[in-house]
Amino acid sequence: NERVLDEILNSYPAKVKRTRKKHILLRDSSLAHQEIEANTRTVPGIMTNRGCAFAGCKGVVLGPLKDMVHIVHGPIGCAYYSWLTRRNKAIPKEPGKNYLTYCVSTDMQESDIVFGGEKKLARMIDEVVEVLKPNAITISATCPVGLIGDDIQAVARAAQQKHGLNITAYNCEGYKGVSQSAGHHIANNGLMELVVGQGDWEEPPAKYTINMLGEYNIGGDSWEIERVLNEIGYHVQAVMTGNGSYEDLKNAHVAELNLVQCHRSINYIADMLEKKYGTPWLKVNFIGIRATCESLRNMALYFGDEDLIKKTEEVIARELAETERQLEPYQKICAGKTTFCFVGGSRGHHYQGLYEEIGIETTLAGYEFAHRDDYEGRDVLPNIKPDADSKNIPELHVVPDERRYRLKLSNERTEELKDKIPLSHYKGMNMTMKDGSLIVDDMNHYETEEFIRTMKPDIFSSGIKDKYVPHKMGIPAKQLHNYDYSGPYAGFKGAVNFARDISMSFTTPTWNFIEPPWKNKPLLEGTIEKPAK
Ligand code: CFM
Ligand code: HCA
Repeated sequence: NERVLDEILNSYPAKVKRTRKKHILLRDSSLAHQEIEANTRTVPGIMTNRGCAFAGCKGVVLGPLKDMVHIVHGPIGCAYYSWLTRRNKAIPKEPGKNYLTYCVSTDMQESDIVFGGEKKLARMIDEVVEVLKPNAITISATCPVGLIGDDIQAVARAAQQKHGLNITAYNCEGYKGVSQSAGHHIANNGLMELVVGQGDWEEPPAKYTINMLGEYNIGGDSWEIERVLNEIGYHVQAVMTGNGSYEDLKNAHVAELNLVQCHRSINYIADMLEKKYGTPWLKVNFIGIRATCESLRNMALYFGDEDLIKKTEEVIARELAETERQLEPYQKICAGKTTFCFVGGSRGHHYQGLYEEIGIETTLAGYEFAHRDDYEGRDVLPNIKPDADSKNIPELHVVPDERRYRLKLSNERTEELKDKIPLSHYKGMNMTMKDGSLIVDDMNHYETEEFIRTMKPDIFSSGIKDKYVPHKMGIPAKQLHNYDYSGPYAGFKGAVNFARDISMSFTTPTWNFIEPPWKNKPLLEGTIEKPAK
């Protein structure tokens, strides 16, 4: 792999080579620490899989909240492209209060760019309130809004007064950051400042009340996780934000514990909830059977209740008996194969465990837009230097809520638990990858093709933008963003679905009709011309 890497880097112009080199690691556990560059600008002209700040804010974090209408203030292209392409599923609690199938946009025109779009936005809010009657409204800005200077915060405040409804605005113009990651942060700030805690509950409604953060119900993942949690006896107050709602979110402050599935997109809220309400957060991972069992056991340890621990073990034993039997035939098909696991943020790491359980080794992995801590672990946070791009996103200074702050764990108990379970902590991807494997940040399309050609994985997992290139190269590709319209893949039943889908992609007869180009064609062709006389 070292040779492969050198070859790829050497094909770049010197300046690009210098930049890209810092974003790629060959895993070597004999080194005390391996640093990677991440969350910096993509080299202009390079084909990246990244999205923009608007995608991260409206598309990822706000979009799944079902009883709110999410207005896109901007030209229609951004709204249309982000219209439910992410497959976050939802079922309304109140009849008719699911607006996810709507695409609501101010559809800015040239005249709005010239004369300003604030009035149009205000009219649109009136119309939304009158026609759709949502429980709350969000407004997300796309690039031109920031460029022309529409004050969407003022419009939101005035509309909130007028309608007596929670209406919040997000300055998540696409250019606000180097990727969708900036949009996560902007959405986290807005939800924390103006949505979470707006409810009037003072006490949790049930024993073991928890929130699940960074779980977006793609393909129904959070339904499978909640099934198991409910069986054990947990009460899930709010999911942020899959199948989530304004109604649940506004009372999320009552939880006894916050679970964090995708830390990349939501660690800001997790931290702020701890500071404001004294609620600790626990890093969990419900992708893969081993990770699911470990997460459930860690949760039980947090509460430390004997009955809960016993019930957890009972549910795990029952689920394992069922799934292990179902996984067996798929493990036979997958055994000994290799994969690349390149996804946006946390999934590039989370899915490696599930792949391993069905017998597939990850030889290359990476994230589109993660930060150094997602690779190197949370301990590296104090060493990350802010740059002009990251300084663009305001840090909220949260203080303990005078009335509602309640320390859920004594300092003594926190220290004791921290040795046993990942409280306010996560390890990065680097630690768990095998020596000799490659870790690639913001992998581009050129590198994708070259790594596939030289390392020949049996399956490639990534997103829609690069899915078809591997297909044409004769290998299966699995989308780990939208699950190729399948799922759920989380929890116990999800692991079986995943094993089935991956096995199908190996056994489909399609591959009998296509040969990878390197099998029967020279990779380089040319003619030797006679020297000129
Ligand atoms: Fe978190 Fe996500 Fe991901 Fe993400 Fe995304 Fe996503 Fe993703 Mo696509 S929140 S970081 S911004 S787990 S949309 S549900 S699949 S890139 S790896
Ligand atoms: C986004 C959403 C996305 C895109 C997936 C893909 C998703 O980044 O705006 O590129 O295939 O999960 O839907 O990450």
